[in-house]
Parts: sequence; structure tokens; C-alpha cells
Amino acid sequence: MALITSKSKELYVQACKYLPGGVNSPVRAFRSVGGYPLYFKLGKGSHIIDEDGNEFIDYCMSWGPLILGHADNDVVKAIQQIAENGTSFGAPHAAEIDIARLVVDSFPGIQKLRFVNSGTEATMSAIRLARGFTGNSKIIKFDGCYHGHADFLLVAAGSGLATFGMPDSAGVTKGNAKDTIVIPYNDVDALHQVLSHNDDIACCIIEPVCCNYGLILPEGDYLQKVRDLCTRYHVLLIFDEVITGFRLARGGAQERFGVKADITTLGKIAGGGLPVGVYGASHEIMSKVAPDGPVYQAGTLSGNPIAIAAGIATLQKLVPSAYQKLEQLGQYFEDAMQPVVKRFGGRFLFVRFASIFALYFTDDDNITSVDMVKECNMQQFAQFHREMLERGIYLSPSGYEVGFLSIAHTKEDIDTTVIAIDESLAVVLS
Ligand code: KE4
Repeated sequence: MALITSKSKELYVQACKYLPGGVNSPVRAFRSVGGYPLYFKLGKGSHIIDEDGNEFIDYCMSWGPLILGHADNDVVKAIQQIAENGTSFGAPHAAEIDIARLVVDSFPGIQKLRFVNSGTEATMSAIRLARGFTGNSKIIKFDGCYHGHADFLLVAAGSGLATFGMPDSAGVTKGNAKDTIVIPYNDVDALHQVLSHNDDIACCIIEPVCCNYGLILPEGDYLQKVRDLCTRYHVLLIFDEVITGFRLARGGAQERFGVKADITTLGKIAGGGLPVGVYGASHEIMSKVAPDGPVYQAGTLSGNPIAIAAGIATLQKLVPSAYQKLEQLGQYFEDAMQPVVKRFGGRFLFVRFASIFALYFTDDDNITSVDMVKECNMQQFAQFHREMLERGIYLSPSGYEVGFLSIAHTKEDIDTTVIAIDESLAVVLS
């Protein structure tokens, strides 16, 4: 039975008069899955309800921040209480110290940090800091890793391995791209070759677990090798933990894999669903940040009281039992998916790491590179996404994006979801 989405459609028509693609961020526009975006009016726990009253189990979870689920009571209360005393002062307030302490206590590589308003601001500032600290200009990023929309990060791999990147968006100039080198993820030799042939590199920035081009895990001790090479060639290692931070563990991928970055960027969960980005590092590196040092970075609403209150309320609930619950749920999902993968194996792949998962239409039995993701059938994913909507499951509207569990998801949610996946695959792969 087709979903009734007439109110969303009408809202979309209105939105398109004022907003490019009717949205405030491109991936929300449903362009890669077809149709038009659904407009949501209510979220609670693991469920969301759209303007036509359709209810869904949500796995997009606002692209990762909502590890406690939608409208967590403590987060909402914290926002309400702080808002009654004022929304912004443009001046310091005590809670900034409280949340800074929570972050420092979670990431041993962070001794000092700065709050900004998005993951993009965090990575942009981290790279400026790396350049200011080292005096070097070039940066290395990894194909398939996404770090927000700063010009010098919207760069595709150049023709040769060690050649400069090419602009990956209109409006990004060759001048902006020329200092960015893009190399393959999970390829230690490629990194070694670039580092040994360039002496003007400020940093490597990497998603320790690649979550923006499907879900690609570091192979073996890849992260340690990246760490060792950066140390050997005096290049700062930036772990972009905007997704993995506070998700894979309290201390993110650095805790999970035992590899310490020189600079860490955070976002999403750190703001509990409100706009927050963070970059942090050692005292020595952060001493370069204005007003202490020459690297300028600023923001009207940075460390905003409401966003900080939501972040504190979230981080205070991310205790060991919360991670145990997330892991149990993730394992339950993975176990429940085994019969489905067997039934459709060779044409469908389910990958899960901690509370993050990805669904691929592929004949591969393991995804280790961006090129393998590029081979996946995204038309089948689009049809699958629509079938899942019909069955009350909301997945991220792109085959390149991942899904997120929260501590609000239940085994009943998972059971319902696995049945929906099985039925949807029977349609798509029939
Ligand atoms: P924001 O500027 O969107 O807050 O963060 C940029 C960013 C930085 N680093 C990583 C690892 C990220 O995943 C992101 C943003 N993630 C995407 C979804 N995969 C945000 C969704 C969107 O662009 O609307």
C-alpha cells in the first residue's frame, strides 16, 4: 500500500520556491533515491512521524548526533532550562568549562580545545591550525573521506598519486585545490610515497573509520601505520571523529583502535543534536590558536549555551552501560541479519561496526575500498529505500550514507526492521 505523503509533497513544492532543491543540505533532497523528501514533525526515541502522520523507525538519526534517540528527556529539559536564562551572551559562560572538561577527559590526545558550530568549521580550523603550527602548506586527505564543505576539502584525487587535487565542486578554485593531495584509503604505500616525496606537508586528515562512502573499516593495523608514518615525517595527524567521536567508544576511534591523533575534530554527538563542532589537541599545538597565538578562528555563536547544554546532557548519559547496550543491539541486529544475508548473499551485503551499519547491493563479500563502493548498484538501493519507507523504516536517503543505532532503539525495532529488509530485498532482487 503506497504511503500517503501529500503534505510532504506540498511542503516540498513550497520549499523549492525558497531553498535550493527545497533543502538546507543537499543529501536531504532524496535525489539519489528518487521522489521528494519527507517532512518530519515529531521524533521520540527511535521513531519519527512525518507531516502526513506516517510513523517510521529512524536509522538516519539526524546523520549521527542522536545517539540517545530523538527528544531525549534529559536533553530537552537541559535545553529548556538554559534557554529560560538567555540564549546567547557572546561572552564566556561556566558550562563551556564543564563540557570542555568532559571532552578532555574522554580524549587523551586533547588537552585544550575550541568549540565551533559545525563539523566543517572544526575540520577547516584544524587544518588552518596544522598549517600554522608546521609552517607547511600541503594537506593529505583520503579518497572517500568527507570532512565538510571547506573549499580545500572539496577536492577529488588528481591524475597522478602525488599530484595536486582537482576541484570537486563548482566555485572551488584550482588555487584552493592545489595544496590538497588525495590518496586512497587503506593504502599504506600510497601514503608513504607521498610523504617521502613531499616536504611541505602540514597534515593528514582522515576519518579513522570511513562513514561517508558507505562504511569502510581500516584494514589490520592501517591506522597505526598512518600514525607511524606521520610521526616519522613530522606531519600532524588529524582524526576527523565528527561521526566516530563518542560513538565508537567514549574516546571514539582513538580509544577503540588505540591510536592517538595530533588533532581531533568532533561534532554531532558532542552537541546532542544542536549545532556543535570541536577541534582539540595538545597544549603545545593549541597554544597557536588566537588569542594565545597567530592562528585566527572565531564564531559569534561558538560555545552557545543551548548547544553546550544539549551536549553536556548527552555526554553525561554516555556511560559504559550505554556503550554495552549499543554493542548488544548492534550484535543482535547483525545476528538477526544472517539468514537474510544468506538468502540474498552474492547480491546484498550488510556491514556493521559498533552502532553504525551499511547496506550494499554488491556481489562482494567485503567492502574495503571506495572503488568497491562505486561498483555497488545504487539504483537497487534507491528502490530498496522506497520499499523500506513503505514498511515504516527510514534509512538515510543515499546509498553512500550509513545507518545509526541509538540507545533508544529496541530489539522489537530490530525485529521489525529485519522483516522489512527481507521483504524489500525479495522485491528488489526478485
Ligand atoms: P557538518 O559541517 O555537516 O556539521 O560536518 C561535516 C562533517 C565532517 N566530518 C565528517 C566525518 C562528517 O561525516 C561530516 C558531515 N556528515 C554528513 C553526513 N555523512 C552530514 C550530512 C549533511 O551533509 O547534510
